[in-house]
Amino acid sequence: MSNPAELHPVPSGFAGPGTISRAGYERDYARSVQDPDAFWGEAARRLQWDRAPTRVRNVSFDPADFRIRWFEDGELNASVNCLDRHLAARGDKTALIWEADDPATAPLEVSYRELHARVCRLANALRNLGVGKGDRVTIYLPMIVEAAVAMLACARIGAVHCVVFGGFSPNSIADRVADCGSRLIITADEGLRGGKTVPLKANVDAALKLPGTNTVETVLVVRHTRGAVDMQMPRDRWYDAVVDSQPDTCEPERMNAEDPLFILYTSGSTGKPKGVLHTTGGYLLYASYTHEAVFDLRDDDVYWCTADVGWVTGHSYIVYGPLANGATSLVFEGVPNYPSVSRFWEVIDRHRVSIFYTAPTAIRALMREGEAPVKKTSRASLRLLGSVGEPINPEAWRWYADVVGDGRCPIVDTWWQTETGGILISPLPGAIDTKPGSATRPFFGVQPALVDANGTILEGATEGNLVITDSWPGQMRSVYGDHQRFIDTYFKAYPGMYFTGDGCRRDEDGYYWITGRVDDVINVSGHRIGTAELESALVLHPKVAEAAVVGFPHDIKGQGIYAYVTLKAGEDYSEDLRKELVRHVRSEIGPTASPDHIQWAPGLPKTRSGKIMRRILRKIAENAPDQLGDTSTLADPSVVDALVKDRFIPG
Ligand code: 6R9
Repeated sequence: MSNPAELHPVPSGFAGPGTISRAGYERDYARSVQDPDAFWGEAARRLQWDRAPTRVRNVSFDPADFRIRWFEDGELNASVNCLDRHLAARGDKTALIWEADDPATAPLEVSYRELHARVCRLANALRNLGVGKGDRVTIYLPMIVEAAVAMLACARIGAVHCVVFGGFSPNSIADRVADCGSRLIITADEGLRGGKTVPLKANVDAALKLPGTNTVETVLVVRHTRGAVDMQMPRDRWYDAVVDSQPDTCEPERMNAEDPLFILYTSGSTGKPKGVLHTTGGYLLYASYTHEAVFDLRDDDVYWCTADVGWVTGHSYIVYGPLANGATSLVFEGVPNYPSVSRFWEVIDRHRVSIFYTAPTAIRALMREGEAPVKKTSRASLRLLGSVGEPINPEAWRWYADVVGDGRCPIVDTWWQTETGGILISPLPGAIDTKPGSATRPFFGVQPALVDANGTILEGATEGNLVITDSWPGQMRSVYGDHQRFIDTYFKAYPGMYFTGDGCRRDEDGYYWITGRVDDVINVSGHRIGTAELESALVLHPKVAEAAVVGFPHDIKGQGIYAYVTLKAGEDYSEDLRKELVRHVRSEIGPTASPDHIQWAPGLPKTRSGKIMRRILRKIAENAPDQLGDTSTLADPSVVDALVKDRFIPG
């Protein structure tokens, strides 16, 4: 359990020359919220602008007069900031270290100079293929260097990248391609994870047979495993054949600060994933500033974030933040438990990683394996540990600090979202004493508040819904193709404020403790999945009449997926059908969406107006049938008794 009084002071001797101190944090935070124009105007100088902005912010969260614009007359190119800018002083510094799935495969070290050349070659190739400013490019790649190259090459020519996680199914690829109207897809023959191949090109082929995807003219295929794939000419082209012969310089496109940089889809409480749109100047500034300050970045750090580039963490904290800062960023193709559960720690020793950033679900899974697989490695290079993706339970936090970090390394528990572009609430490691399970205090310029159901701002130590009352540069600007949905989703519940969808507690010291989603989104191993998406996948199956999905506490994944399914009349419940439905959901959405439990439901608990009462279903899934609360509004209370009787009981 969390003990709010458990305070872990900043380890003595942690601070280096650039470390932000407590006094520095307090002073700069105050300034950042009192005079955001001055604060962010100054911060913007960390980027290289082709035309320096004269205007800092132009923001209104009022739905009637809505706008979010930062540095609106500034011009820059994100790839220039991540590459060209470093060539003079750091051209030979390693930009990316690639560690393969199989530890016997030699790692790759790519210098800033080499990365620049690779990005320019692909950028030239894309231009030759007719891709230009504003065009959308879908990237469906494994964790290889080409993933970062592809993102930066798009940025170089002003194309908008849309990375689709390599674990997503053909249906999910097709939905995203259709929504953003991509002209080109960059993929690989196959991915490799934990010794198993992932049929990436075959998935793209299947996706492009689905409706709405005929905007795609070209598929570039990276030769990675060299497994056999079908090439459909002239649509499909080998990446090396098209790219390798290109010149290794490329004139960057001059972009306005508010020109789109990328679209990244994320689940919300409706069935259709939202294309979160980020723009160039504010996003890059925010990713780079938070990366430097939160990770206390130093020039000789080897920094490793274990996320996939298919998620926002990979965008901001493997590619854009670290490279804008001239850091060395490690790209890992594999998984934590292959070939053994020591893999993470072996990679840390092999590359002398000093900053390590991972997710609570990985920490919990490795914690189950005991201390020995950790203790047989040195980890002496580590100096800072980070956590992201979901609330970290205090037991996992302490294990991370004591066993992985040998009690030497501060932990930064970083709270943020796809929508926020970068970290909003987190300790700065030299400035803020930590408490296990708390993301602690807001970053510069971030103004969190807790509101009750009516939108009244609550003061002091309390609990409520987490909102952010003013803009920060990394904030998303729109839902691609549906600006009204952006306003409706985030700014209508509490007018004038950005609603995060998270619940949160604030303690006597002003520390924030995120309690989890308060909407119909389940956080499985740090991945967001909307219950509506799962339900629509289930009811697509010809035997399913109705489905309701809720989250339940899961030891490793944080939350698991619990589905209640009602079959059509005449269909029979069977173990085979249960397995078939799991396979069906995996193929509709992807493996991360596999239901943990499917309970057959002769009926679902509904109000008289026909609304499913999820509150009750959640309690049954949590195995807490004595906490169902008020069931008097149910149309047919006997439905609940049947579900309680047949519920899944852990252990
Ligand atoms: C970066 C990322 C966002 C949701 C967010 C919240 C949960 C992320 C957290 C955390 C508690 C943390 N979340 N970090 N909850 N403590 N340190 O994960 O983005 O995939 O969009 O998920 O994840 O619920 O609302 P995204």
